[in-house]
Amino acid sequence: MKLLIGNRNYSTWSLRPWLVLRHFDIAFEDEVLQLSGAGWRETLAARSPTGKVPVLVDGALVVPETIAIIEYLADSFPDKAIWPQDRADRALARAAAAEMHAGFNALRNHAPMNLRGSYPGRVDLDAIRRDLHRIEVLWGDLLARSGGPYLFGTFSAADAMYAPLATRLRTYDLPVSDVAGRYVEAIYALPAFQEWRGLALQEPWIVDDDEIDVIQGRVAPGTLA
Ligand SMILES: N[C@@H](CCC(=O)N[C@@H](CS)C(=O)NCC(=O)O)C(=O)O
Repeated sequence: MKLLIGNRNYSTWSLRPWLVLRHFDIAFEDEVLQLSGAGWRETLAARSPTGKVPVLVDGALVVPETIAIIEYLADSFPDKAIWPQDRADRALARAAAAEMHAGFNALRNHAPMNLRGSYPGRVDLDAIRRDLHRIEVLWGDLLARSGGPYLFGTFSAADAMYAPLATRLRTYDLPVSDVAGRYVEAIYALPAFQEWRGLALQEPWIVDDDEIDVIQGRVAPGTLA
């Protein structure tokens, strides 16, 4: 099995299934397809049916779309509890995953994932206030229900879906409750996440479209080193 992923520093969607594969100890290879540089879109279009990453390649089967990849892994490894084992928990976990997939647009647009960066004070809090409130309520309710440290107790696909959002809270030092702060710490403490982050920090590439200082016009495109 092979997972095609984008730059680890920036690619939120790639991080999600990669965490599932690594945390649940499923044998796989990965390959980084860069999200910037000459011809990157053409390369992606040649390797991915959607022109986007992640893509899971299992023999002749090519599966794009994060949620479909995670479901394929859950189907393929039913003993791994990729989704919570309790039926009600599983329903809530899938609802949370779907909400992440379809929502939180303000946070996604105003606070792009950037694992190597630390940019306190750069994000306009008014623009993301509703998303921050919703994340507090969602994580707070699920963590109160499960007792933590992950949304359904032990790490599941729902946490993989929210891991990139957790990193945004840290990169931009966004104001959140202690409960949400502890959940961010739990994500950073996960060995699979630490491995991904370690590899991300070694990457030399800059993607201007995901750099807050470029987006906000503080730094000219192509000048970050
Ligand atoms: N709906 C897709 C979204 C994938 C996506 O947007 N991936 C980004 C990288 S994080 C990408 O490939 N961007 C390239 C582009 O939009 O051209 C999924 O769930 O996997």
